Amino acid sequence: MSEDERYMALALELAEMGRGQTSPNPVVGALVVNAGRIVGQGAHLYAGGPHAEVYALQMAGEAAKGATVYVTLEPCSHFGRTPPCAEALIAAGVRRVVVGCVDPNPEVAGRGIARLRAAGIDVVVGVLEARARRQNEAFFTWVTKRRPWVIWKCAATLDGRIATAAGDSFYVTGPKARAQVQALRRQVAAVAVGIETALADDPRLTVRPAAMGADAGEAERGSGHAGEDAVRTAPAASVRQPVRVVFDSSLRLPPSARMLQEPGRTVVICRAMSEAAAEDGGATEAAGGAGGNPQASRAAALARAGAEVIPVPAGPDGHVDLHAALRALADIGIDSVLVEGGGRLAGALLRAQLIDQVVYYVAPKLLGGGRPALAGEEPARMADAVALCDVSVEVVGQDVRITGYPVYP
Ligand code: AOF
Ligand code: ZN
Repeated sequence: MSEDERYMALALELAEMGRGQTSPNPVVGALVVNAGRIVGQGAHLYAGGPHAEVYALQMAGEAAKGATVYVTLEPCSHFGRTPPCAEALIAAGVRRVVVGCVDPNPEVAGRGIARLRAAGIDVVVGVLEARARRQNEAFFTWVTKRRPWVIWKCAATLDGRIATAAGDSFYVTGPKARAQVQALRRQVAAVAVGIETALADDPRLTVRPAAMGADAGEAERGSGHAGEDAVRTAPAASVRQPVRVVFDSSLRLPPSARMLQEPGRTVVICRAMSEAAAEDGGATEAAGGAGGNPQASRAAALARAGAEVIPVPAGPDGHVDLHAALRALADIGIDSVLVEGGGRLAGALLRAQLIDQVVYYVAPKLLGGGRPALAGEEPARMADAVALCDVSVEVVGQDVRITGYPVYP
């Protein structure tokens, strides 16, 4: 490892301090090094808060003069909620800036680097670039594709079943795997399920404070599956909760659903009413009620229960169009979503090539039937299977976790 890589690795670690708190902003770390000594460090901690460079420069003070600054993401060049970092670096008199990766935000996109170079600062771009980009894959996807990064999490038996035919899934995996899923929920902007899972399990989809410690263990009856969510103590309202999302084409979620009693937001994505039905509902509403339109009255009841109902166009299969649904989530600032089932939603996302990352727990048990991890249309040939790349395998208690990134044809 070169000197630059060594310092950049530290900056990447610093950036991780903001993991799960900066959305829809990236995580960013910065380090100021003068004459071989680290004289300042900083991380971006929350959207709207100071950028990483600001903290690092503040700590370095006069020692920033002539220093090298390591920053995991290109310093910004725009006046957003905070002033441009490129200007702050120039004003501090730094001599050299080492950048992990370019900021894809169209407001920046190379301008920060150009501004530094124009001021005579020596800029090196792309040190540990692959790691820097992977660290912000959610932010990159949100900015460049205008949809959230989609992680499909699954907990299945050796024969690939997530529940019995009757819908029972308590529990597929052991406590360690379930605690890991709690930790994963803390890192994402949203947690999503399909309506079948919402109806079958009535999950809360929350982060429970017991899982905040490293050893959640048996005490935290955490979830390895959305369905394992039903028996719980209430979460402290002080814990940051991911937005809960239900894909619910025809608004079957009851206003009494448990997730609607929990702190935080619940978004229900439904199929937009046909023009005629919408006009109909509008007219009835104007006349003093929504009784003439069942979908409109269900939407109103859910809204009264605290849900945010977002209608999107229908896809070719008659359910909500998944691209439109994800766009709607991106529009409300959701940059990452953890899909926790069920098989039908996950299958549809896979066919739409919208699963970006897979976190799959295999429990060493055999069910011999039940609900498949992925449902829907089946490919005819093994050659049509979607392979994963960058695969990692980890033993988690009695279970095995396999993670990777689908490679679509
Ligand atoms: C940096 N350093 O630490 C971060 C950057 O709303 P604002 O003002 O915070 O701007 C957010 C944008 O700034 C974000 O979309 C990304 O392009 C960049 N984030 N840039 O130089 C930082 N967090
Ligand atoms: Zn900045």
